[in-house]
Amino acid sequence: MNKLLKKSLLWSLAAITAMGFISMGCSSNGEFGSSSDAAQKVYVAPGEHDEFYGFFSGGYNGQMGVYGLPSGRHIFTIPVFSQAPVNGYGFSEETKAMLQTTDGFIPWGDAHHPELSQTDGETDGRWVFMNENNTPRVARIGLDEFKTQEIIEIPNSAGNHASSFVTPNTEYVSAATRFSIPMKEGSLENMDVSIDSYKENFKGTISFIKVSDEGHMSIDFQIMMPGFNYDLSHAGKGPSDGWSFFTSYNSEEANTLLEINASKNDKDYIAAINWKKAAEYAKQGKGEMIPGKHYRNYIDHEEGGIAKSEVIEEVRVLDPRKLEGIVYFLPTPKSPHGVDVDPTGQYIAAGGKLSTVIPVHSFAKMQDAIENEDFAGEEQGIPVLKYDSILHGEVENPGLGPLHTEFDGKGNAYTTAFISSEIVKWNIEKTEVVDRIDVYYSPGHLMIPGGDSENPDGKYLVSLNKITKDRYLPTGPELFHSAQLIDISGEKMELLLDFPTEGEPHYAQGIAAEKVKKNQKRFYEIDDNNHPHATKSEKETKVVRDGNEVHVYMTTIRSHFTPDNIEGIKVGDEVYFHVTNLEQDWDVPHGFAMKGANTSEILVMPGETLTLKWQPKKVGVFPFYCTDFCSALHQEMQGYVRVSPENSDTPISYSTGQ
Ligand code: K7E
Ligand code: CUA
Repeated sequence: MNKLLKKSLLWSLAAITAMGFISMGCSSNGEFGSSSDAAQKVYVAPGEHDEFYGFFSGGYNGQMGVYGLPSGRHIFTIPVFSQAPVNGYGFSEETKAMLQTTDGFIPWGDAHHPELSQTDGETDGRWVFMNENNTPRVARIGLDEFKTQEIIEIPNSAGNHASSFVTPNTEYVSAATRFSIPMKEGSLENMDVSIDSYKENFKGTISFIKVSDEGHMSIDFQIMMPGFNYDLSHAGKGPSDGWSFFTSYNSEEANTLLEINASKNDKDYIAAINWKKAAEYAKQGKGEMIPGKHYRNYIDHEEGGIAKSEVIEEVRVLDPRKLEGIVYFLPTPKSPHGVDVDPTGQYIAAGGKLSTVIPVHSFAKMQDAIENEDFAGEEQGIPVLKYDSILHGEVENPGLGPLHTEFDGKGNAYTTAFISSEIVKWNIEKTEVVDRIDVYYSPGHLMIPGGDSENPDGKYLVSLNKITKDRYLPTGPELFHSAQLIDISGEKMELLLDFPTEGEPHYAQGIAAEKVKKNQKRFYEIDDNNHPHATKSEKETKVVRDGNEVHVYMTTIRSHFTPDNIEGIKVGDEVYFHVTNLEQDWDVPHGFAMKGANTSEILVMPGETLTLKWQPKKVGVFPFYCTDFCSALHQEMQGYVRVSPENSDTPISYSTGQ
């Protein structure tokens, strides 16, 4: 059954790509299950903690999933690019601004690549970044509170896919456009031109977003690139620190039926970007400031934890044809997808999804070739290096459809093979396959905690499989994606666990729990609450009318609201419930839900203030209540608002316990 399924997958995909793939034997390692001690290896006893946190992008759900490893337990979901009723993110007045863009308020996103911040090439547990593909954006999530703290929009981009990859000291987060779009020099604004004029008019950009010590993001510069599709990226490290590598496909510059028209060239390119040099040029004021309106939204902790939006009008654009030495093209077979730099920083591996080998470039050879101007020619003014001059080696027989590679820090690389549904382990120095294991089915990315850093924890590997089929109980046409945990501590890989994931987690990142746990915020100090509408004690609660705006300053504590009886609200009013949770205890949020509110509930953390806006449309008495079961008397945690007709003269009044 499995073999059959794999075969049909293989043949349909081979037919689609019209490639003469050679069918190859599948290994039987790990077929259908695992050894008897697998259960022991993933068992985390009740009350004990997992050794690693895994951060999984939610793909088209726009959020980030937090999983424990090795248990595979889903521990938390962090709302990032999509509104989330679970805590009111994107609905509350405090968080709405996070989802503002130049296209207006966008309540959804497609998130692909989480990336942990690094210091000295190692994950440091401060932040995790994540890209949004559809409306180009990058988010920064603070691991002290597991909340999205900042989102920056990327101008002059259309499909922010090759993102959000960090440099070894988180100097920059990079972001490259997947879709090229028509752009004129001097103004990169999207233009009204015939799609047929692709070759003439379409261009791409690669952006470098500077990250300050506090985590604030700003676009330092963009590099204007030929109109290819930029796909994935990773920064150099060690000797290659200062460089970033971006795969591209569609060097054919096709604008229709890409599955055929962008699969013609034998080689596409990895763009090697000398970002240190580019940053120097930018600092010297080189390049041009060009219109590039974009939003930067951030939670302002100085002012009540309320999200603010800042609109930036211009961006610096560097032209690699005029500024020498910032971009080189490395020819790479064949529509490469992933590009990954090994922990020593010497080798650059590409996943050529239509290629029959994994090419591994040598950074040292690349440097020599640049020094000796050993070029094969140029492509739209950008020097192209010679494949043979920069090649460290080719991994033969790497499985069909190689996509992504991670590393164990012990000299081995692990590559997913999408079409043949396997993980292939190979020796980096020798470029030789040393082990392979079947996965179920069709892996995209894979993740080893720290596996793209200088210091991987080479104990576990997670395979992020695209196709689930028969792995779980059937749930209709839609199946959650499947992840699989593989033990890579020994010579042979061993399959330990299947666990389902939400949305489409393209990529994930993992980090030792110890690096994150110690920084946890447990609640917000009520004395430090600087929200302009905070209410720090029940005595200060009030209801204030200002024209047709009514502000309710409300508190919560187990198990009542103050006030819980409110009168004098009228149809047509805009009512703002500013709810402050007075609790000073870990894990005691209170929720607030208002009947008929066209938003969602809000979930207020201890010491925090959140605001729900409600516009009553009907006369009557409307209940509100706490949504989170907070005590034995949670069901008693409720109240009423009386809504009178628009022209009535019911005075404002409010009380609790009278
Ligand atoms: Cu799914 Cu990184 Cu968007 Cu490959 S990408 S699988
Ligand atoms: Cu407060 Cu339930």
